[in-house]
Amino acid sequence: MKIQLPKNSPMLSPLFTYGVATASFQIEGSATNRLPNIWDTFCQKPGAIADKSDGLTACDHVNLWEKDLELISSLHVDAYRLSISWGRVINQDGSLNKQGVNFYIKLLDRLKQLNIKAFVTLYHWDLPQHIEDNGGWLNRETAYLFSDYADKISTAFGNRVSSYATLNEPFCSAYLGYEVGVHAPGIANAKAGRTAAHHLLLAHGLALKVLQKNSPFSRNGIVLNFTPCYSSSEDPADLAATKYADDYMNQWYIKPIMDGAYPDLLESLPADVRPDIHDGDLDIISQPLDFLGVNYYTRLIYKANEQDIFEEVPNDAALHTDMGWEIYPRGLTALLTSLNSLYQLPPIYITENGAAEADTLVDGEVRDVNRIDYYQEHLRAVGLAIEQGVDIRGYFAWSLMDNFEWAEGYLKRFGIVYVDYETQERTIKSSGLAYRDLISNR
Ligand code: IFM
Repeated sequence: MKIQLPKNSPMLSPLFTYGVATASFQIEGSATNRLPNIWDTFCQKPGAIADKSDGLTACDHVNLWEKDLELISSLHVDAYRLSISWGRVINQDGSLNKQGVNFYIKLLDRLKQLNIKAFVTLYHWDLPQHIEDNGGWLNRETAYLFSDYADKISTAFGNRVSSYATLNEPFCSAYLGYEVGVHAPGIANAKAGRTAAHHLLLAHGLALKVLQKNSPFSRNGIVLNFTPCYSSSEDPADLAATKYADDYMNQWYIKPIMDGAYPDLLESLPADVRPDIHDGDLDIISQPLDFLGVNYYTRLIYKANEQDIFEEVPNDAALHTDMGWEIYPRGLTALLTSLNSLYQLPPIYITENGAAEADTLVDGEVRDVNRIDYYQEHLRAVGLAIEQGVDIRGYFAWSLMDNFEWAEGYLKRFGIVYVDYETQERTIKSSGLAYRDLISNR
């Protein structure tokens, strides 16, 4: 069972970076050694998490990190993308938490010894609860608190980090968390969603400035997720609805960063939904990036809907992952070439791509052939985009190991390594072995 790429594929260049990715809340556990965050609170809300679980233990990575780094090294990857838990490194009074900082410093030092580049994300959704209690991302002040955290942590880390991303997927934090309420903090309000998005982007801009000053030799940028929008028909109403959905879900996050402006639909939003944008905000948001991280999993199909403007159309005939997400590798090539034609892009890293499958451990093996196929087809799709002129420098599999999949709890497994949550034993799945072989045989 192999990942097979065309012989002359650009994906086989030894200069291309391959990595694996995780996020703090999803793997770390050891929750008593950090401040409570919005996901701790959300997990307590009845019905919020499919299996009623939480992140208190997760993959127990805070205790098992040394073994986990050996595991990463055994996969022969060039880079490891991890996120920092804000509430593990910053105390409630804003000072550094030395114990928390030391945990990450030891981890970063060990990565260096293992010759694995550290791609660090500063915010992967785990906002400290006391900041949420003060309005969270609805409060403009949170952007400045984030920038202060970025300042302190990047100073403490010195030159240990190859790449910093300010935020992971502000769409999810803002839209899922504040607009439809299926993620923490569980607020469902359109004005809140648009406001949170603006403050997250402001936080990104402020923090990027700080990172460029404190860490000029790392590649500093942001990670955005994209779910490309396809029209269900050529009917002008469906096409217009699809364009609206794309501007609302995707371009809303990248356009202010690349062009210093929101999509035109901002003007068409009712006044009581529009975010409060101060003079100068878009200049802060649109500073040059060293890289753009692109996360891609699937596409969505839309048709016009009189009441809600757009409506999703299921594609039952297609193959889907265990998340119910359509498997659509062609969408990745199309996304990358379309972004490249719309914007003056910096170098791109595919910072997440992967599939949840209903894996089973049988006789010490997980034969996840569908996931191998998913990786093969998406890596080919990235290769095609490179051949069409997009400057893509790396690819990270989501995820290193099975972990807490947010509102799905532990029911969905995205790892290339299987985790037995009872014993915390890790088993490299067939996809992990195939990924390792692809990387080592380049
Ligand atoms: O698990 C998440 C990750 O935290 C952010 N991007 C999407 C993944 C799969 O849902």
